[in-house]
Amino acid sequence: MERFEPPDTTSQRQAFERDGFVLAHALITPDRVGSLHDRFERLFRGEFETGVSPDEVNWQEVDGDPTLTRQICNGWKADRLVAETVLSADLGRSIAELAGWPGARIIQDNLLWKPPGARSLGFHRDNAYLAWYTPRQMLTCWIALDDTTAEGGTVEFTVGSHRWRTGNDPSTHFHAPDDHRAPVVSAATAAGLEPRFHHVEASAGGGSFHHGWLWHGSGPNRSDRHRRALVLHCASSEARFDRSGFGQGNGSIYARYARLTDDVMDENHFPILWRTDGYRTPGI
Ligand SMILES: O=C(O)CCC(=O)C(=O)O
Repeated sequence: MERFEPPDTTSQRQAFERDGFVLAHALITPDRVGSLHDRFERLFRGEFETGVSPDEVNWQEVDGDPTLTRQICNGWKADRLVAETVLSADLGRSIAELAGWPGARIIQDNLLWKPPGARSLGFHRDNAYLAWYTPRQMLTCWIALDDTTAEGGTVEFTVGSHRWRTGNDPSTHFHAPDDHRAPVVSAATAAGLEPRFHHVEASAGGGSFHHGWLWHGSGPNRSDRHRRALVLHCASSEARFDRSGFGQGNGSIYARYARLTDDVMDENHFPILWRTDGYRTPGI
């Protein structure tokens, strides 16, 4: 994995604490961006290099609605280049350091492909879906695989909203809601706040890191260019299952990896990318 500029300066950490996100340049090289485009083609055609299916396949070429944003979660289990990218020790280290964790483990990757004309993704907060593990925290690295613009439906962050009241937000409509910002506008109104939005306009290979309680989503692609992103969602390396939350959020999908006799998160499914003591899950 090539080196990138990690967001490790004091001013970037302060910006992350204040705004709930930081922007990043050159997370991956242009060569890798091109190769990942090929892998996206294959995965959305149902070609799984390892012979293992991703955990969630929400769009396939054969029958997918062309107006929806295409989505696959945990493509790393199906494709070795996606795995090499999202299981990077450098990305894991940046995430752990921004979050103040002793290490980072992957919970989920997310392959998103919004072709010209495709509809929005509703605003949501990642942590709201995560009552099934503890500590209930996520920090995400979002990697643009195309040059992104507001018109092209890039991801939008609500500045500072990770500091708003937290809890089980009412479930939001993720795929193609009529008004993608409606949930955050109503949360802001309830709190007497005025939401301020930032569009991540990145060059392919760049992107951002965002906090698990930050409200975010994205509008329709009104441009004539594809908008693809590879997303890495991590938790603390110390995270354990919380059985009281198994029926909530996306627990019904991911709690299937819980063991019968303890709450340990199996590293075969949630590998540790980087830890302060130098540990990294063997075999990844
Ligand atoms: O790329 C998008 O539009 C949304 C991405 C997202 O929800 C995330 O990175 O957590």
